[in-house]
Amino acid sequence: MNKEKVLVTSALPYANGQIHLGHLSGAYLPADIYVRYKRLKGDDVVYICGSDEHGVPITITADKEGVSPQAIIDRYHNQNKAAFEKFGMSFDIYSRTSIPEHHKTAQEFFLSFYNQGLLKEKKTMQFFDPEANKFLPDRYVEGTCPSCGYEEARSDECEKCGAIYEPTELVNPKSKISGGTPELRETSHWFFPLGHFQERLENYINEYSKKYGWKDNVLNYCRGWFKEGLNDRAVTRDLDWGVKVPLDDSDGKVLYVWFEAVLGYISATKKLFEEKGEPEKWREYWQSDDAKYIAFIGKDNIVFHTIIFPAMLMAWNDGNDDKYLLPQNVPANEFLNFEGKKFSKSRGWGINVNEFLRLYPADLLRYTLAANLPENKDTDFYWKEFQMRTNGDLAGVVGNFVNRTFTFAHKHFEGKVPPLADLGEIDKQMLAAIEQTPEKIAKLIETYKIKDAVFEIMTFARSCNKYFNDSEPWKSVKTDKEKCGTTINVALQAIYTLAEVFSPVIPFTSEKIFKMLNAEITDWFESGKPQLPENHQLNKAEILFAKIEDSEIEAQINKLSAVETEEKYDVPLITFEEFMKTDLRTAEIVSAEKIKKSKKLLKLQVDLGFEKRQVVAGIAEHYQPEELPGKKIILVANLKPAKLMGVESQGMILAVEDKEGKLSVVEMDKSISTGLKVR
Ligand code: B3M
Ligand code: ZN
Repeated sequence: MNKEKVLVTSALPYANGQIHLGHLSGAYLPADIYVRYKRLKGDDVVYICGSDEHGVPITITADKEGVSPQAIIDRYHNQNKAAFEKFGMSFDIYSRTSIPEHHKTAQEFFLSFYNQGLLKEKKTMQFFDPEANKFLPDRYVEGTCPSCGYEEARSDECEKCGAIYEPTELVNPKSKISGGTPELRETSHWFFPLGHFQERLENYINEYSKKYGWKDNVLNYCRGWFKEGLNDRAVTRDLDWGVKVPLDDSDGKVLYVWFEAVLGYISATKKLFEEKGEPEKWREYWQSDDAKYIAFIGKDNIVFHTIIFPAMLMAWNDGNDDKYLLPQNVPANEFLNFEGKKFSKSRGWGINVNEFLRLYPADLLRYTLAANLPENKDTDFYWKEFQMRTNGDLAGVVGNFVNRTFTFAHKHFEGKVPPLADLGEIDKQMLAAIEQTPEKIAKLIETYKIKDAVFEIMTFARSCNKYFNDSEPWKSVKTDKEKCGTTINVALQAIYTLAEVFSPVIPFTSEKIFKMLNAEITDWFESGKPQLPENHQLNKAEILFAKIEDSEIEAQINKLSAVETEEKYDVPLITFEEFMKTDLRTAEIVSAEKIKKSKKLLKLQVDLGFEKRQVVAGIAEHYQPEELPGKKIILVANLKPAKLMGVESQGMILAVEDKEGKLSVVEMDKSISTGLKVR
């Protein structure tokens, strides 16, 4: 089998918030499964990721929280790094774009283009906030997408349809700082001539997509842009956070975040090998013809990875002796939604990775997400499905099969692999399935059909379980111990293969199984051959998966219904305990009089039975004082006393307001006693 040199990258998430399950399904888990598989088959893989730490996404978050951009990136870089680790992402490096190596790399690219005469300086109109005395690049302005009409589009790109455009094209722009309509002011920026590269880009994509099987969703996006025609793109911004434009007269300008973020893949690889003491070795992955580069992303980043980044690499290659590879494939995923809706941090919809992994082990999440990847269309995470896949597939099939086999081996064969005796038809079939499985799974992963691969792995696990059932070792152990031994031998070989082919998906569990088998994981394609010799001593079995109780899932779903109720009625929900803090009491109005100089207020004396209170109520426009005495009403009895128009008020009476604004006091039946608690 040919060993490949493979460079794999996953999109660099902005360090402005915690990553959630949607991120994992898009650019991370599929890449990690691919990488883990490639390593097992002996390929030479470098897997790169890191935080994207510049641009408006960072400064807006910093503004919102009133802290520095540095504080934001430090916080989220560390949190996301930890979350990825806990989730089992096997990056060779999780870098960040704030490191000096990155600034240097990005500036070198800019200067190379500048020195080649590629960049044009143009005066442009940019949004400006006169109050804040600041230009408003990118996400500082929102408006209607000129392409699809989406109303919350950013001024540089539309999240909905993926269009990219110049800020002046945005319809109905609004400043994110002031909410007002921003002014347009003249400023000058450097532009990259994307149009010059259109023909070469089209050839590149036609050739590579045919040769390497690009996904339809990716190709369709690209074709859309080519049809529109590629235009000059501004690659600088008026911002004080980012990579400085490396020219003398470029005060206060930085590189556009997308111009430098994609170069973060390169700077991270440099950093990786610098740390290993081989500072030139990064070139073997980026710049040698026997390597290939695969970029995993979510669909919102397609244009940047299939058009802009390749154009930048072409431009570099035109002007320099060291030449970069273009991405061989960009397997972009669609989105994962959460229980039928988009993830939204502000609306409290969804769950972030750190929070999830405090509740459940990573492998459960990895399996559920992998089984349902949005490879060709958007998919959803449902708590019920998570429970079903955990209890049914993982615990019910995999855990059950492994557990039964180990129990037999320990109980009847001293915890050793029993010898193979005569093979029956059923054993031969099982051994054949074991042999074919690694190959079958490999084909799917090589072509980025990760979800299908996971389906096949689980199908194999089911066939293992069925083999155990159909072989009925609980009978043969009494009548034909050799036959029973054969079944357990074959089942143990199957566990080995299963643990291996499942290891890219559920690496933590796979490691446990190998420990139980007292064996080492082997080369992927070797794992279809029986690996456990006769008499091999096994270790004790461990529980692999704990079942998830209905009550745990109900608790999660209840949280979501609370979010939905709040949205429907537009009020925050309170707990029963919070409600019970309000002391509502029945009371009777004893007297009422006008308050001098006030049109709205009446002064009431009310009787609670156990005491009298004076209450000021805003009902003068709705009631004559003489109408009120004798009414049985409800009083908020534990409201902090306050003075209204100089008159002390020791409570509040309940009233309702109709559509016309007319107030009516909530009245009780006259037979009800005063001083009773209302609940
Ligand atoms: N940070 C967008 C995102 O986090 C952007 C990706 C950069 S990849 C070089 O979705
Ligand atoms: Zn749009």
